Amino acid sequence: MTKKENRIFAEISIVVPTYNEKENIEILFSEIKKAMPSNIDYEIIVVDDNSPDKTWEKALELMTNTVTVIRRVNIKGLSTAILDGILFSAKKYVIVLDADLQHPPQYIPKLLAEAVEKDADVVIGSRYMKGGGVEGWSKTRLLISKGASLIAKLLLPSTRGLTDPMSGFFLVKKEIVVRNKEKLNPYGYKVLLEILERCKPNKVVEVPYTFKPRLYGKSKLGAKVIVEYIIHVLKLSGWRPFKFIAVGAAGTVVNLVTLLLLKYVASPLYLDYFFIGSAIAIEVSVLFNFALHETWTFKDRLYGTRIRRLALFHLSVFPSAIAQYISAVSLRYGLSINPIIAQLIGILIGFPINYVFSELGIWKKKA
Ligand SMILES: Nc1nc2c(ncn2[C@@H]2O[C@H](COP(=O)(O)OP(=O)(O)O)[C@@H](O)[C@H]2O)c(=O)[nH]1
Ligand SMILES: [Mg+2]
Repeated sequence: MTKKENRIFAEISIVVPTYNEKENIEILFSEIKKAMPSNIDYEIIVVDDNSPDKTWEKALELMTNTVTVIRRVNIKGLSTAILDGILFSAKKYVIVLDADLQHPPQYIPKLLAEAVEKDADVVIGSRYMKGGGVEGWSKTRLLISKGASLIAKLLLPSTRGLTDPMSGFFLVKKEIVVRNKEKLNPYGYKVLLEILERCKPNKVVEVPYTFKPRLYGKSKLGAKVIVEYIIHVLKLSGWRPFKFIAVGAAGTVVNLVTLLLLKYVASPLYLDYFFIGSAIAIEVSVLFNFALHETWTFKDRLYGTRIRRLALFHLSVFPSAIAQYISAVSLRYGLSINPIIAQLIGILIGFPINYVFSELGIWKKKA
């Protein structure tokens, strides 16, 4: 049987953002030509930001009727280059490719076949799924990449369940980008994250590939990329972790004020029966936090019934509440610490657990 990529008839635009890639571009074009079977109709769109090494000039020399060169003089930036390339493209599917041959062109037909066969909106070239890999990376580089991926998965529901949501090698149905172009904010380097979160693709599939070392030249991505990456993910999440912290802080005040109220209106609950007073203060703040998360922090992720979420929220804050309760009561009785401080320590211990449970458990993405 022939490979499925030799059986499909499809069309694709290959968008190549370039900045100082003069030495790579000719080899890239010939590798693309070699990789594309005759049953696939393709075009190449080079988007160059007026590279000092004149990559655009080299690309113009190599221009044929399947190649377009866009030379941007007043705009710079990888993400805007990719988005401009996608919007300019003429085919149904678009694939984004590094010019340095880190994304081997021979995978293009595979990704396209997967898109056509599964009617996927996005196909990701994945380094981290079975069959994929990375060549020439240090352990540190790998660790940073995996750490960054973990941050995305915690904050952005659309990336959960994917092995490589930060891939620079991906295919997208042009139409979903066009439809959502007003929502796309070309910040940072990870255009795929932007597309996954803002274009809400219906079907996303992954295809394994091996990421190669850069052929010539050097990477443009330096240390500030990590900071920009975190800002990008926070932006995409609607700054949700900060909202969560704000709610937590307000809930802490509610918790402590409740204790203080008990001190004045029902003093035995603050002194002799502190274990009851502490539990009441925790429950009041849990209900308060839940109300705020429902109406603010996670208001766009209200799946299932409210009763169910409330029950799950209690379950999810259970470790947090227990940590608060145990530390509050034991500190109060064992170490005779001021009850307010005891309760506060309990809150700080429980907080991170509460956050991760809420993100991944209660207000998770639609199943
Ligand atoms: N047009 C354009 N292309 C860029 C820019 N920054 C990087 N690129 C290109 O985007 C691709 C990925 O960049 P690269 O430096 O290889 O990043 P790395 O693969 O993460 O090391 C390469 O083809 C670069 O030439 C930019 O500001 N504008
Ligand atoms: Mg590269």
